[in-house]
Amino acid sequence: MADHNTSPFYVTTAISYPNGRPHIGHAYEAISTDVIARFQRLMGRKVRFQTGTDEHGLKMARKAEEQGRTARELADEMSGYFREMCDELNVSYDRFIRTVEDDHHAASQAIWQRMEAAGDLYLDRYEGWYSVRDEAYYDESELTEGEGGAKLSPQGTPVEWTVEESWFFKLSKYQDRLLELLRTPGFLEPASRRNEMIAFVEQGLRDLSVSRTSFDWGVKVPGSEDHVMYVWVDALTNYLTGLGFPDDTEEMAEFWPASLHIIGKDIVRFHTVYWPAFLMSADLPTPQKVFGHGFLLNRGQKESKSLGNVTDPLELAEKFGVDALRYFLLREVAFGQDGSYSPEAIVTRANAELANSFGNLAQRTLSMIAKNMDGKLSAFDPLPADQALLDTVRQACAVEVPAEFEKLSFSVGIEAWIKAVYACNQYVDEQAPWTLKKTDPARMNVVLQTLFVALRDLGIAIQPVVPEKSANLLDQLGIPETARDYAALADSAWYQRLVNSGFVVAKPTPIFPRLELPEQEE
Ligand code: ME8
Repeated sequence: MADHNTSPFYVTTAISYPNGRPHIGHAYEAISTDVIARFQRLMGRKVRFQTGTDEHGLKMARKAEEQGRTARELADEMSGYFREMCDELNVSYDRFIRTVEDDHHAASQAIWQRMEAAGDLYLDRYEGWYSVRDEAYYDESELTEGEGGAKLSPQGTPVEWTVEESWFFKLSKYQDRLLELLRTPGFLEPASRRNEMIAFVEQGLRDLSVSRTSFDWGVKVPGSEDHVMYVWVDALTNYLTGLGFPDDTEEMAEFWPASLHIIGKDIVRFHTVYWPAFLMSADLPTPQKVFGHGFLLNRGQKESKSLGNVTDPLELAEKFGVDALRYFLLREVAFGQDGSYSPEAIVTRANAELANSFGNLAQRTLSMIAKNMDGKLSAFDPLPADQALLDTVRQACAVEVPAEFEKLSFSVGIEAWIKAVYACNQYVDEQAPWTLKKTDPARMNVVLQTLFVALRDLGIAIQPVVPEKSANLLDQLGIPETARDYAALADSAWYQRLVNSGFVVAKPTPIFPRLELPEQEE
Protein backbone atom coordinates (compact mmCIF):
# COMPACT_ATOMS: atom_id res chain seq x y z
CA MET A 1 0.00 0.00 0.00
CA ALA A 2 1.09 3.56 -0.62
CA ASP A 3 2.38 5.63 2.29
CA HIS A 4 -0.38 6.60 4.57
CA ASN A 5 -0.94 9.03 7.33
CA THR A 6 -0.36 7.60 10.79
CA SER A 7 -1.09 10.74 12.82
CA PRO A 8 -3.73 10.60 15.60
CA PHE A 9 -7.28 10.99 14.37
CA TYR A 10 -10.07 12.65 16.35
CA VAL A 11 -13.55 12.28 14.92
CA THR A 12 -16.86 13.39 16.39
CA THR A 13 -20.57 13.30 15.65
CA ALA A 14 -22.87 16.16 16.53
CA ILE A 15 -24.31 15.69 20.01
CA SER A 16 -28.05 15.09 19.75
CA TYR A 17 -30.84 16.87 21.57
CA PRO A 18 -32.39 14.27 23.85
CA ASN A 19 -35.82 15.93 23.77
CA GLY A 20 -37.25 12.72 22.33
CA ARG A 21 -36.04 9.31 21.29
CA PRO A 22 -33.40 8.90 18.59
CA HIS A 23 -34.61 8.74 14.98
CA ILE A 24 -33.08 7.32 11.83
CA GLY A 25 -31.13 10.55 11.13
CA HIS A 26 -29.34 10.13 14.44
CA ALA A 27 -28.61 6.49 13.66
CA TYR A 28 -27.31 7.45 10.22
CA GLU A 29 -24.88 9.99 11.63
CA ALA A 30 -23.65 7.65 14.39
CA ILE A 31 -23.15 4.77 11.95
CA SER A 32 -21.36 6.79 9.28
CA THR A 33 -19.02 8.29 11.84
CA ASP A 34 -18.39 4.85 13.28
CA VAL A 35 -17.43 3.60 9.83
CA ILE A 36 -14.88 6.43 9.63
CA ALA A 37 -13.49 5.64 13.09
CA ARG A 38 -13.21 1.92 12.36
CA PHE A 39 -11.68 2.59 8.96
CA GLN A 40 -8.99 4.87 10.37
CA ARG A 41 -8.15 2.37 13.11
CA LEU A 42 -7.70 -0.32 10.46
CA MET A 43 -5.47 2.10 8.55
CA GLY A 44 -3.21 2.12 11.58
CA ARG A 45 -4.13 5.46 13.09
CA LYS A 46 -4.72 6.08 16.77
CA VAL A 47 -8.35 7.11 16.83
CA ARG A 48 -10.45 8.97 19.33
CA PHE A 49 -14.18 8.97 18.64
CA GLN A 50 -16.73 11.01 20.57
CA THR A 51 -20.50 11.20 20.46
CA GLY A 52 -23.17 12.13 23.01
CA THR A 53 -26.13 14.32 23.93
CA ASP A 54 -26.70 18.09 24.02
CA GLU A 55 -28.92 18.52 27.02
CA HIS A 56 -29.28 22.21 27.84
CA GLY A 57 -31.27 25.01 26.28
CA LEU A 58 -34.79 26.22 25.84
CA LYS A 59 -35.88 23.34 23.64
CA MET A 60 -35.14 20.82 26.38
CA ALA A 61 -36.56 23.09 29.09
CA ARG A 62 -39.83 23.58 27.22
CA LYS A 63 -40.23 19.90 26.33
CA ALA A 64 -39.75 18.95 29.98
CA GLU A 65 -42.24 21.58 31.09
CA GLU A 66 -44.78 20.22 28.61
CA GLN A 67 -44.35 16.80 30.18
CA GLY A 68 -44.51 18.12 33.71
CA ARG A 69 -41.06 17.04 34.73
CA THR A 70 -37.66 18.59 35.18
CA ALA A 71 -35.28 19.05 32.27
CA ARG A 72 -32.81 16.87 34.08
CA GLU A 73 -35.32 14.01 34.33
CA LEU A 74 -36.11 14.27 30.63
CA ALA A 75 -32.41 14.41 29.74
CA ASP A 76 -31.52 11.45 31.95
CA GLU A 77 -34.17 9.26 30.39
CA MET A 78 -33.70 10.24 26.75
CA SER A 79 -29.92 10.38 26.81
CA GLY A 80 -30.04 6.75 27.90
CA TYR A 81 -31.86 5.83 24.68
CA PHE A 82 -29.22 7.55 22.59
CA ARG A 83 -26.45 5.66 24.30
CA GLU A 84 -28.38 2.43 23.95
CA MET A 85 -28.83 3.12 20.25
CA CYS A 86 -25.09 3.59 19.80
CA ASP A 87 -24.36 0.39 21.70
CA GLU A 88 -26.91 -1.64 19.76
CA LEU A 89 -25.66 -0.34 16.43
CA ASN A 90 -22.07 -1.25 17.30
CA VAL A 91 -20.89 2.37 17.39
CA SER A 92 -17.37 2.19 18.79
CA TYR A 93 -17.19 5.54 20.60
CA ASP A 94 -14.46 6.23 23.13
CA ARG A 95 -16.63 8.64 25.06
CA PHE A 96 -20.35 9.23 25.11
CA ILE A 97 -20.53 12.74 26.52
CA ARG A 98 -23.47 14.33 28.28
CA THR A 99 -23.36 18.10 28.55
CA VAL A 100 -24.77 17.96 32.10
CA GLU A 101 -21.53 16.39 33.29
CA ASP A 102 -19.33 18.40 35.66
CA ASP A 103 -16.21 18.35 33.51
CA HIS A 104 -18.25 19.75 30.64
CA HIS A 105 -19.52 22.66 32.73
CA ALA A 106 -15.92 23.37 33.74
CA ALA A 107 -14.69 23.24 30.13
CA SER A 108 -17.46 25.55 28.93
CA GLN A 109 -16.70 28.06 31.66
CA ALA A 110 -13.01 27.89 30.80
CA ILE A 111 -13.53 28.66 27.11
CA TRP A 112 -15.88 31.47 28.12
CA GLN A 113 -13.19 32.97 30.34
CA ARG A 114 -10.68 32.82 27.54
CA MET A 115 -13.07 34.63 25.19
CA GLU A 116 -13.66 37.21 27.91
CA ALA A 117 -9.93 37.64 28.48
CA ALA A 118 -9.53 38.26 24.75
CA GLY A 119 -11.92 41.20 25.13
CA ASP A 120 -14.54 39.52 22.93
CA LEU A 121 -17.52 39.53 25.32
CA TYR A 122 -19.69 42.48 26.29
CA LEU A 123 -23.02 42.97 27.99
CA ASP A 124 -25.94 44.42 26.00
CA ARG A 125 -29.61 43.84 25.29
CA TYR A 126 -30.75 41.33 22.68
CA GLU A 127 -33.78 42.20 20.64
CA GLY A 128 -34.52 39.86 17.79
CA TRP A 129 -35.83 36.57 16.52
CA TYR A 130 -35.12 33.19 18.05
CA SER A 131 -36.12 29.71 16.94
CA VAL A 132 -36.38 27.36 19.89
CA ARG A 133 -36.48 24.33 17.60
CA ASP A 134 -33.22 25.30 15.92
CA GLU A 135 -31.84 26.96 19.09
CA ALA A 136 -30.78 29.73 16.73
CA TYR A 137 -30.94 33.51 16.37
CA TYR A 138 -31.99 34.79 12.97
CA ASP A 139 -31.80 38.09 11.26
CA GLU A 140 -35.07 39.57 10.06
CA SER A 141 -33.78 39.34 6.48
CA GLU A 142 -33.38 35.55 6.75
CA LEU A 143 -37.00 34.86 7.68
CA THR A 144 -39.73 33.62 5.37
CA GLU A 145 -43.46 33.75 5.70
CA GLY A 146 -45.49 30.67 6.51
CA GLU A 147 -49.23 30.03 6.55
CA GLY A 148 -51.25 32.88 7.96
CA GLY A 149 -48.25 35.21 7.74
CA ALA A 150 -46.36 33.47 10.56
CA LYS A 151 -42.65 34.15 10.45
CA LEU A 152 -40.46 31.11 9.85
CA SER A 153 -36.73 30.46 10.09
CA PRO A 154 -34.81 29.40 6.97
CA GLN A 155 -35.27 25.84 8.30
CA GLY A 156 -39.03 26.34 8.33
CA THR A 157 -39.36 26.46 12.13
CA PRO A 158 -41.34 29.06 14.09
CA VAL A 159 -39.46 32.04 15.53
CA GLU A 160 -40.32 34.19 18.51
CA TRP A 161 -39.46 37.79 19.29
CA THR A 162 -37.01 37.86 22.15
CA VAL A 163 -35.86 40.77 24.26
CA GLU A 164 -33.47 40.27 27.14
CA GLU A 165 -30.17 41.27 28.67
CA SER A 166 -27.44 39.18 27.16
CA TRP A 167 -23.72 38.78 26.80
CA PHE A 168 -22.54 39.28 23.22
CA PHE A 169 -19.60 37.73 21.42
CA LYS A 170 -17.68 39.89 18.92
CA LEU A 171 -18.27 37.63 15.96
CA SER A 172 -17.79 40.52 13.54
CA LYS A 173 -14.14 40.81 14.59
CA TYR A 174 -13.42 37.39 13.05
CA GLN A 175 -15.00 37.97 9.65
CA ASP A 176 -11.76 38.04 7.64
CA ARG A 177 -10.17 35.08 9.39
CA LEU A 178 -13.38 33.10 8.95
CA LEU A 179 -13.50 33.81 5.25
CA GLU A 180 -9.92 32.67 4.91
CA LEU A 181 -10.74 29.48 6.78
CA LEU A 182 -13.88 28.79 4.75
CA ARG A 183 -11.89 29.19 1.56
CA THR A 184 -9.24 26.71 2.71
CA PRO A 185 -9.63 23.65 0.49
CA GLY A 186 -10.89 20.69 2.47
CA PHE A 187 -12.04 22.62 5.55
CA LEU A 188 -15.74 22.39 4.74
CA GLU A 189 -17.04 19.49 2.68
CA PRO A 190 -18.86 18.69 0.54
CA ALA A 191 -17.73 21.74 -1.43
CA SER A 192 -21.36 22.48 -2.33
CA ARG A 193 -21.91 23.68 1.25
CA ARG A 194 -19.04 26.16 1.11
CA ASN A 195 -20.56 28.83 -1.08
CA GLU A 196 -23.54 29.24 1.17
CA MET A 197 -21.33 29.78 4.22
CA ILE A 198 -18.99 32.12 2.39
CA ALA A 199 -21.99 34.19 1.26
CA PHE A 200 -23.31 34.26 4.84
CA VAL A 201 -20.01 35.61 6.19
CA GLU A 202 -19.45 37.99 3.27
CA GLN A 203 -22.75 39.75 3.82
CA GLY A 204 -21.38 40.89 7.19
CA LEU A 205 -21.52 39.23 10.59
CA ARG A 206 -23.43 40.61 13.53
CA ASP A 207 -22.22 40.02 17.04
CA LEU A 208 -23.80 36.95 18.57
CA SER A 209 -25.92 36.81 21.70
CA VAL A 210 -24.24 34.15 23.84
CA SER A 211 -26.18 34.11 27.08
CA ARG A 212 -29.77 33.98 28.27
CA THR A 213 -31.46 35.31 31.38
CA SER A 214 -35.07 34.19 30.90
CA PHE A 215 -34.42 30.57 31.99
CA ASP A 216 -31.72 28.76 33.90
CA TRP A 217 -31.29 25.35 32.27
CA GLY A 218 -27.71 25.63 31.13
CA VAL A 219 -24.12 26.29 32.10
CA LYS A 220 -23.76 29.31 34.37
CA VAL A 221 -21.81 32.26 33.00
CA PRO A 222 -18.78 32.71 35.26
CA GLY A 223 -19.10 35.89 37.30
CA SER A 224 -22.60 36.54 35.96
CA GLU A 225 -24.68 33.93 37.70
CA ASP A 226 -28.08 35.07 36.52
CA HIS A 227 -27.00 34.22 32.95
CA VAL A 228 -26.75 30.77 31.40
CA MET A 229 -24.68 30.29 28.28
CA TYR A 230 -26.39 30.14 24.91
CA VAL A 231 -26.74 26.40 24.41
CA TRP A 232 -24.54 26.33 21.29
CA VAL A 233 -21.58 27.79 23.18
CA ASP A 234 -21.66 24.93 25.61
CA ALA A 235 -22.67 22.32 23.01
CA LEU A 236 -19.75 23.04 20.67
CA THR A 237 -17.33 22.98 23.58
CA ASN A 238 -18.12 19.28 24.09
CA TYR A 239 -15.47 18.51 21.50
CA LEU A 240 -12.84 19.96 23.86
CA THR A 241 -14.32 18.60 27.09
CA GLY A 242 -13.77 15.07 25.90
CA LEU A 243 -10.03 15.70 25.66
CA GLY A 244 -9.75 17.07 29.19
CA PHE A 245 -9.77 20.79 28.32
CA PRO A 246 -8.86 23.17 30.00
CA ASP A 247 -6.15 21.01 31.53
CA ASP A 248 -2.96 20.44 29.60
CA THR A 249 -3.77 16.81 28.97
CA GLU A 250 -2.03 14.31 26.75
CA GLU A 251 -5.31 13.97 24.83
CA MET A 252 -5.41 17.69 24.07
CA ALA A 253 -1.86 17.56 22.77
CA GLU A 254 -2.52 14.47 20.76
CA PHE A 255 -6.00 15.02 19.36
CA TRP A 256 -6.66 18.76 19.15
CA PRO A 257 -7.43 20.22 16.65
CA ALA A 258 -10.08 17.65 15.74
CA SER A 259 -9.47 15.86 12.45
CA LEU A 260 -13.12 15.73 11.49
CA HIS A 261 -16.48 16.90 12.80
CA ILE A 262 -19.32 14.94 11.18
CA ILE A 263 -22.59 16.86 11.29
CA GLY A 264 -25.81 17.23 9.33
CA LYS A 265 -26.30 19.94 6.73
CA ASP A 266 -28.64 21.98 8.96
CA ILE A 267 -25.94 22.84 11.50
CA VAL A 268 -23.07 23.83 9.22
CA ARG A 269 -23.27 27.49 10.24
CA PHE A 270 -22.66 26.65 13.89
CA HIS A 271 -19.66 24.46 13.10
CA THR A 272 -17.93 26.50 10.42
CA VAL A 273 -18.65 30.06 11.56
CA TYR A 274 -19.48 30.26 15.27
CA TRP A 275 -17.25 27.40 16.46
CA PRO A 276 -14.07 28.48 14.67
CA ALA A 277 -14.66 32.06 15.84
CA PHE A 278 -14.97 30.91 19.49
CA LEU A 279 -11.76 28.92 19.09
CA MET A 280 -9.90 31.80 17.46
CA SER A 281 -10.99 34.01 20.33
CA ALA A 282 -9.85 31.42 22.88
CA ASP A 283 -6.57 31.12 20.99
CA LEU A 284 -7.07 27.47 20.15
CA PRO A 285 -6.54 25.84 16.75
CA THR A 286 -9.60 25.32 14.54
CA PRO A 287 -10.75 21.85 13.40
CA GLN A 288 -9.17 20.43 10.28
CA LYS A 289 -12.37 19.43 8.58
CA VAL A 290 -16.13 19.68 8.96
CA PHE A 291 -18.30 17.42 6.83
CA GLY A 292 -22.02 18.19 6.49
CA HIS A 293 -23.88 15.02 5.50
CA GLY A 294 -27.32 15.01 3.93
CA PHE A 295 -30.68 14.16 5.41
CA LEU A 296 -32.31 10.79 5.42
CA LEU A 297 -35.87 10.69 4.23
CA ASN A 298 -38.52 8.03 4.75
CA ARG A 299 -39.70 7.08 1.25
CA GLY A 300 -38.69 10.54 0.14
CA GLN A 301 -40.53 12.30 2.96
CA LYS A 302 -39.23 14.02 6.06
CA GLU A 303 -40.18 12.05 9.16
CA SER A 304 -42.47 13.80 11.58
CA LYS A 305 -44.74 12.89 14.42
CA SER A 306 -47.72 14.45 12.61
CA LEU A 307 -47.19 12.29 9.51
CA GLY A 308 -46.87 9.27 11.77
CA ASN A 309 -43.85 8.02 9.82
CA VAL A 310 -41.17 8.22 12.51
CA THR A 311 -39.00 5.11 12.49
CA ASP A 312 -37.25 3.68 15.48
CA PRO A 313 -33.79 2.77 14.16
CA LEU A 314 -33.51 -0.07 16.66
CA GLU A 315 -36.63 -1.65 15.26
CA LEU A 316 -35.06 -1.63 11.79
CA ALA A 317 -31.87 -3.12 13.20
CA GLU A 318 -33.84 -5.82 14.96
CA LYS A 319 -35.85 -6.71 11.87
CA PHE A 320 -33.04 -6.68 9.33
CA GLY A 321 -29.88 -6.99 11.38
CA VAL A 322 -27.48 -4.27 12.48
CA ASP A 323 -24.95 -4.94 9.74
CA ALA A 324 -27.55 -5.06 6.97
CA LEU A 325 -28.83 -1.66 8.13
CA ARG A 326 -25.30 -0.23 8.33
CA TYR A 327 -24.47 -1.59 4.89
CA PHE A 328 -27.64 -0.23 3.38
CA LEU A 329 -27.14 3.29 4.74
CA LEU A 330 -23.56 3.58 3.56
CA ARG A 331 -24.10 1.86 0.24
CA GLU A 332 -27.37 3.48 -0.77
CA VAL A 333 -26.79 7.10 0.23
CA ALA A 334 -23.98 9.08 -1.43
CA PHE A 335 -22.34 10.60 1.64
CA GLY A 336 -23.03 14.33 1.58
CA GLN A 337 -26.31 14.04 -0.29
CA ASP A 338 -29.82 13.37 0.95
CA GLY A 339 -31.03 9.81 0.75
CA SER A 340 -34.21 7.83 1.10
CA TYR A 341 -34.91 4.55 2.80
CA SER A 342 -37.74 2.09 3.16
CA PRO A 343 -37.96 -1.45 4.49
CA GLU A 344 -38.29 -2.77 0.90
CA ALA A 345 -35.14 -0.94 -0.18
CA ILE A 346 -33.18 -2.33 2.77
CA VAL A 347 -34.36 -5.89 2.10
CA THR A 348 -33.71 -5.65 -1.64
CA ARG A 349 -30.20 -4.31 -1.21
CA ALA A 350 -29.25 -6.68 1.59
CA ASN A 351 -30.56 -9.72 -0.24
CA ALA A 352 -28.97 -8.90 -3.58
CA GLU A 353 -25.54 -7.94 -2.29
CA LEU A 354 -25.04 -9.42 1.14
CA ALA A 355 -27.08 -12.62 1.17
CA ASN A 356 -27.07 -13.73 -2.48
CA SER A 357 -23.64 -12.43 -3.45
CA PHE A 358 -21.19 -12.12 -0.58
CA GLY A 359 -22.82 -14.46 1.92
CA ASN A 360 -23.50 -17.09 -0.69
CA LEU A 361 -19.93 -16.90 -1.98
CA ALA A 362 -18.57 -17.53 1.51
CA GLN A 363 -21.06 -20.28 2.19
CA ARG A 364 -20.41 -22.14 -1.08
CA THR A 365 -16.64 -21.85 -0.86
CA LEU A 366 -16.26 -22.85 2.76
CA SER A 367 -18.69 -25.73 2.61
CA MET A 368 -16.93 -27.18 -0.44
CA ILE A 369 -13.55 -26.85 1.28
CA ALA A 370 -14.93 -28.46 4.43
CA LYS A 371 -16.63 -31.26 2.56
CA ASN A 372 -14.47 -31.97 -0.49
CA MET A 373 -11.05 -31.19 0.98
CA ASP A 374 -11.68 -32.20 4.61
CA GLY A 375 -11.16 -28.53 5.41
CA LYS A 376 -7.44 -28.78 4.72
CA LEU A 377 -5.46 -25.99 3.07
CA SER A 378 -2.13 -26.36 1.29
CA ALA A 379 0.28 -24.28 -0.77
CA PHE A 380 -1.01 -23.91 -4.34
CA ASP A 381 0.08 -22.46 -7.69
CA PRO A 382 -2.59 -20.26 -9.25
CA LEU A 383 -3.18 -20.38 -13.01
CA PRO A 384 -3.53 -17.06 -14.89
CA ALA A 385 -7.33 -17.08 -14.46
CA ASP A 386 -6.93 -17.53 -10.69
CA GLN A 387 -4.27 -14.87 -10.47
CA ALA A 388 -6.43 -12.45 -12.46
CA LEU A 389 -9.25 -12.86 -9.95
CA LEU A 390 -6.90 -12.41 -7.01
CA ASP A 391 -5.49 -9.26 -8.59
CA THR A 392 -8.95 -7.82 -9.17
CA VAL A 393 -9.96 -8.51 -5.58
CA ARG A 394 -6.71 -7.18 -4.17
CA GLN A 395 -6.98 -3.97 -6.20
CA ALA A 396 -10.52 -3.36 -4.93
CA CYS A 397 -9.76 -4.21 -1.31
CA ALA A 398 -6.31 -2.75 -0.79
CA VAL A 399 -6.48 0.24 -3.12
CA GLU A 400 -9.97 1.32 -4.16
CA VAL A 401 -11.86 0.81 -0.90
CA PRO A 402 -9.25 2.62 1.24
CA ALA A 403 -8.86 5.46 -1.28
CA GLU A 404 -12.61 6.06 -1.45
CA PHE A 405 -13.20 5.67 2.30
CA GLU A 406 -10.38 8.13 2.95
CA LYS A 407 -12.31 10.64 0.82
CA LEU A 408 -15.54 9.74 2.68
CA SER A 409 -16.98 8.39 -0.59
CA PHE A 410 -18.39 5.31 1.06
CA SER A 411 -20.93 4.38 -1.59
CA VAL A 412 -18.22 4.47 -4.26
CA GLY A 413 -15.84 2.37 -2.15
CA ILE A 414 -18.54 -0.20 -1.44
CA GLU A 415 -19.39 -0.31 -5.12
CA ALA A 416 -15.79 -1.27 -5.90
CA TRP A 417 -15.99 -3.95 -3.22
CA ILE A 418 -19.25 -5.47 -4.44
CA LYS A 419 -17.89 -5.56 -7.99
CA ALA A 420 -15.02 -7.67 -6.68
CA VAL A 421 -17.60 -9.95 -5.02
CA TYR A 422 -19.41 -10.27 -8.35
CA ALA A 423 -16.12 -11.12 -10.05
CA CYS A 424 -15.68 -13.97 -7.56
CA ASN A 425 -19.18 -15.27 -8.21
CA GLN A 426 -18.58 -15.19 -11.92
CA TYR A 427 -15.33 -17.08 -11.40
CA VAL A 428 -17.08 -19.80 -9.35
CA ASP A 429 -19.68 -20.23 -12.07
CA GLU A 430 -17.01 -20.44 -14.78
CA GLN A 431 -14.69 -22.77 -12.88
CA ALA A 432 -17.57 -24.93 -11.58
CA PRO A 433 -15.61 -26.56 -8.74
CA TRP A 434 -18.55 -28.93 -8.09
CA THR A 435 -17.84 -30.53 -11.51
CA LEU A 436 -14.08 -30.48 -10.99
CA LYS A 437 -14.62 -32.58 -7.91
CA LYS A 438 -15.10 -35.59 -10.16
CA THR A 439 -13.01 -34.61 -13.18
CA ASP A 440 -9.97 -32.89 -11.70
CA PRO A 441 -9.80 -32.72 -7.89
CA ALA A 442 -6.34 -31.10 -7.95
CA ARG A 443 -7.74 -28.22 -9.99
CA MET A 444 -10.78 -27.99 -7.70
CA ASN A 445 -8.34 -27.62 -4.85
CA VAL A 446 -6.70 -24.60 -6.50
CA VAL A 447 -10.02 -22.97 -7.42
CA LEU A 448 -11.42 -23.27 -3.90
CA GLN A 449 -8.26 -21.97 -2.30
CA THR A 450 -8.18 -19.05 -4.72
CA LEU A 451 -11.67 -18.22 -3.49
CA PHE A 452 -10.57 -18.64 0.10
CA VAL A 453 -7.84 -16.06 -0.41
CA ALA A 454 -10.28 -13.70 -2.12
CA LEU A 455 -12.77 -14.07 0.74
CA ARG A 456 -10.14 -13.09 3.25
CA ASP A 457 -9.37 -9.87 1.34
CA LEU A 458 -13.06 -9.08 0.93
CA GLY A 459 -13.72 -9.76 4.60
CA ILE A 460 -10.91 -7.47 5.73
CA ALA A 461 -11.86 -4.61 3.41
CA ILE A 462 -15.51 -4.39 4.43
CA GLN A 463 -14.97 -4.52 8.22
CA PRO A 464 -15.72 -0.83 8.90
CA VAL A 465 -19.18 -1.22 7.39
CA VAL A 466 -20.25 -4.64 8.68
CA PRO A 467 -18.00 -5.19 11.70
CA GLU A 468 -19.84 -8.09 13.29
CA LYS A 469 -20.41 -10.14 10.15
CA SER A 470 -16.94 -9.63 8.78
CA ALA A 471 -15.43 -10.65 12.13
CA ASN A 472 -17.57 -13.77 11.99
CA LEU A 473 -16.30 -14.57 8.50
CA LEU A 474 -12.66 -13.85 9.35
CA ASP A 475 -13.02 -16.15 12.37
CA GLN A 476 -14.29 -18.90 10.10
CA LEU A 477 -11.30 -18.29 7.82
CA GLY A 478 -8.89 -18.60 10.74
CA ILE A 479 -7.48 -15.09 10.31
CA PRO A 480 -5.92 -13.94 13.60
CA GLU A 481 -7.43 -10.77 15.05
CA THR A 482 -4.05 -9.10 14.86
CA ALA A 483 -3.87 -9.59 11.09
CA ARG A 484 -7.08 -7.93 9.98
CA ASP A 485 -5.98 -4.37 9.19
CA TYR A 486 -5.50 -2.92 5.73
CA ALA A 487 -1.72 -3.29 6.01
CA ALA A 488 -2.24 -7.06 6.41
CA LEU A 489 -3.52 -7.13 2.83
CA ALA A 490 0.02 -6.50 1.63
CA ASP A 491 1.47 -9.39 3.64
CA SER A 492 2.31 -12.11 1.14
CA ALA A 493 3.18 -14.76 3.74
CA TRP A 494 -0.16 -14.98 5.54
CA TYR A 495 -1.50 -17.94 3.60
CA GLN A 496 1.57 -20.06 4.15
CA ARG A 497 1.41 -19.23 7.85
CA LEU A 498 -2.22 -20.30 7.98
CA VAL A 499 -1.37 -23.56 6.17
CA ASN A 500 1.54 -24.19 8.55
CA SER A 501 -0.68 -23.60 11.56
CA GLY A 502 -2.72 -26.63 10.52
CA PHE A 503 -5.95 -24.61 10.48
CA VAL A 504 -8.93 -26.69 9.34
CA VAL A 505 -11.96 -25.09 7.68
CA ALA A 506 -15.12 -26.15 9.48
CA LYS A 507 -18.59 -26.54 8.01
CA PRO A 508 -19.60 -22.89 7.72
CA THR A 509 -22.43 -21.05 9.39
CA PRO A 510 -24.17 -18.61 7.03
CA ILE A 511 -23.21 -14.99 7.67
CA PHE A 512 -26.00 -13.19 5.85
CA PRO A 513 -29.32 -15.04 5.83
CA ARG A 514 -31.88 -13.92 3.26
CA LEU A 515 -34.29 -11.33 4.62
CA GLU A 516 -38.04 -11.42 4.25
CA LEU A 517 -40.05 -8.29 3.73
CA PRO A 518 -42.04 -7.49 6.86
CA GLU A 519 -45.83 -7.78 6.60
CA GLN A 520 -47.35 -4.46 5.62
CA GLU A 521 -48.39 -2.77 8.82
CA GLU A 522 -51.57 -0.79 8.55
O1 ME8 B 1 -28.59 19.66 15.93
N1 ME8 B 1 -31.09 12.80 8.52
O2 ME8 B 1 -29.08 18.04 17.51
P1 ME8 B 1 -30.17 17.18 16.71
C1 ME8 B 1 -29.79 12.89 8.78
N2 ME8 B 1 -27.78 19.34 19.36
N3 ME8 B 1 -29.29 13.58 9.83
C2 ME8 B 1 -30.15 14.20 10.63
C3 ME8 B 1 -31.54 14.16 10.42
C4 ME8 B 1 -32.01 13.40 9.30
N4 ME8 B 1 -33.30 13.26 9.00
N5 ME8 B 1 -32.13 14.89 11.40
C5 ME8 B 1 -31.13 15.37 12.18
C6 ME8 B 1 -28.49 19.18 17.04
N6 ME8 B 1 -29.93 14.96 11.72
C7 ME8 B 1 -27.53 19.82 18.05
C8 ME8 B 1 -26.11 19.55 17.62
S1 ME8 B 1 -23.45 19.67 17.98
C9 ME8 B 1 -22.40 20.55 18.95
C10 ME8 B 1 -25.04 20.11 18.55
C11 ME8 B 1 -28.61 15.26 12.29
O3 ME8 B 1 -30.57 16.11 17.68
C12 ME8 B 1 -28.38 16.73 12.53
O4 ME8 B 1 -28.02 17.37 11.34
O5 ME8 B 1 -31.21 18.06 16.15
C13 ME8 B 1 -27.26 16.70 13.54
O6 ME8 B 1 -26.01 16.57 12.92
C14 ME8 B 1 -27.59 15.45 14.36
O7 ME8 B 1 -28.50 14.68 13.58
C15 ME8 B 1 -28.22 15.76 15.71
O8 ME8 B 1 -29.37 16.55 15.49
